[in-house]
Amino acid sequence: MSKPTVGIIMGSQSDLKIMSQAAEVLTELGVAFELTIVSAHRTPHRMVAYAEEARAKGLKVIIAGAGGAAHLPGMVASLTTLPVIGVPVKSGNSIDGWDSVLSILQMPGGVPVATVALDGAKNAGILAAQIIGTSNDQVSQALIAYKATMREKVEESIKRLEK
Ligand code: RP5
Repeated sequence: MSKPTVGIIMGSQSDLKIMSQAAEVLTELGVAFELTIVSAHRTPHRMVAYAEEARAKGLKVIIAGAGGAAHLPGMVASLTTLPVIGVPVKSGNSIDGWDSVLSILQMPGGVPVATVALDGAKNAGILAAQIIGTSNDQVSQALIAYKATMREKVEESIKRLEK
C-alpha cells in the first residue's frame, strides 16, 4: 500500500469501535491511512509530537476522535496547519454525547476543526477522502462510484416500497 495520507487518531482504545468506521470507508475508497491512539490528557507530549510531525511524514488530513472532555481534535488543530476533522464519540465517560460534541465543535476563531456528527466517523472518512480527492483523480473517481452506489441503493428501496 502507498504512504498514508490520512492520520486517524483517537483518545483511547475504547474509541476504536467508532473510529474503525473511518478506516473502513477509507479502505473502500482506496485511501492509505495510519491509525493510532493519541491521548490529549494521558499522553500530551505524544500528541504534540504527532501533530508537529504529521505534515513532514506526508499526512494531508488528520481525523481525530475523542469523547467526554474531548480536547484532542482542537489541540491537534492548534499545532498543525493540516485540516483536522473532529469526531465526537459518545464514550463511557460522556454524559449524553453533548459534552463530546460541544468540546470539539465550539473552537475559538483561528483554529478550525471540521466537526462531524456524534459517532460520525464514517462521514469523517468520506470527508477526508473528499479532501484528498481534490488533488487525486483516483480517489475522486472512487468517490463518484461510492455516491452512485449510494443513490442506486435508495432507488432500489423506492422501487421495492412502491411495488
Ligand atoms: C477520552 O475519554 C477518550 O477519547 C475516550 O472517548 C474517553 C474514555 O476513555 P477511556 O476511559 O475509555 O480510556 O479521552
